[in-house]
Amino acid sequence: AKEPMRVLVTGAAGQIGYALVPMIARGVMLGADQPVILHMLDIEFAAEALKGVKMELIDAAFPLLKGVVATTDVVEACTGVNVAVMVGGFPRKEGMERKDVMTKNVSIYKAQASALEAHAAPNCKVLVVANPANTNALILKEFAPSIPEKNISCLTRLDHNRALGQISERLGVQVSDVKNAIIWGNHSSSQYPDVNHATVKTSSGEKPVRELVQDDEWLNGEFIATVQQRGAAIIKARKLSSALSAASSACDHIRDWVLGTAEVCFSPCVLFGIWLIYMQPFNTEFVDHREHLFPWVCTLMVHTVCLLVLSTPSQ
Ligand code: NAX
Repeated sequence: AKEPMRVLVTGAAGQIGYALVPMIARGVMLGADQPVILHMLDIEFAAEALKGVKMELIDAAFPLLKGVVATTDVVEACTGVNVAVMVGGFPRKEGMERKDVMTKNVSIYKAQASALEAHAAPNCKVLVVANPANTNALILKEFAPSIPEKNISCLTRLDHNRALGQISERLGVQVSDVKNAIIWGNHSSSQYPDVNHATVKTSSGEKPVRELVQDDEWLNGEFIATVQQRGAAIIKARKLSSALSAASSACDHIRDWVLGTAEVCFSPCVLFGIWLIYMQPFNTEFVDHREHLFPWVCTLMVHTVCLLVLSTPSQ
């Protein structure tokens, strides 16, 4: 039997956390044969709620779940973790831009980075979900210099999945048959969802999305705007930001990173908002091969940071 992997979820008492921890405990993130120990961190204010989540995890009797650490202590939360999913932070509410929450997250990410640096397992892989995700990942990298840059990423897989979802709805095809969308840019409304290389599996082979949709005006206009604005649309409808889709996308991101993917393109957001495109199909050597690709691709796109800085109004 495999040794359990320790997975940290910060902000675990929040709405994404509540959707995410059962997915991890069911093997959605690391595989159906991978036992896990969940480390859940939240702040004092949410300590009771966090206890409740732990009780529910126990009650759900997940066979893969070998232990639960529920704590408000950052060091205890980070000790020995192999995967860290950073969800905790100040969420964007209706009418707020991501930059509005930026300042609130700086001190949080400094402290958590230092704890990960000192106490996480070697080769810990970090996924930052909390917005502004790129900036939080950058802060984390700055304060955890011994964690390799290639191990720090942030979540844009949700945007990627949203693009696949829109194409599947439009064409009336299974979402699993739509492949190789790319999201360029930042996880924000300025992103560019690109389906120029995307294909759909049909009974007569793979067909380009553009050929099947036959409506460039829609693909170049409404489709892009819908994906860009989807987060805001969810907030408008639910009065809360995306949670189950964010949790599921976080699982997809880590699963493809750790276990590999059959897709030619997938969209982990590497530091500074780079979109990494893997141009080869998955094979067993691919994971190792990818390790060599990362530093190369991580040649940093400082301009994205500059844009972020420039778009932040000075106080
Ligand atoms: P919630 O407010 O429901 O949960 C956040 C949790 O974080 C709360 O339980 C809170 O107590 C906890 N928290 C706050 N400060 C903390 C700290 N210092 N240490 C540990 N925990 C702390 O927000 P939720 O809807 O779960 O969203 C979480 C984050 O995900 C937000 O920043 C949100 O903007 C971001 N999102 C990112 C997405 C992406 O694609 N990258 C999409 C979904 C989501 O909007």
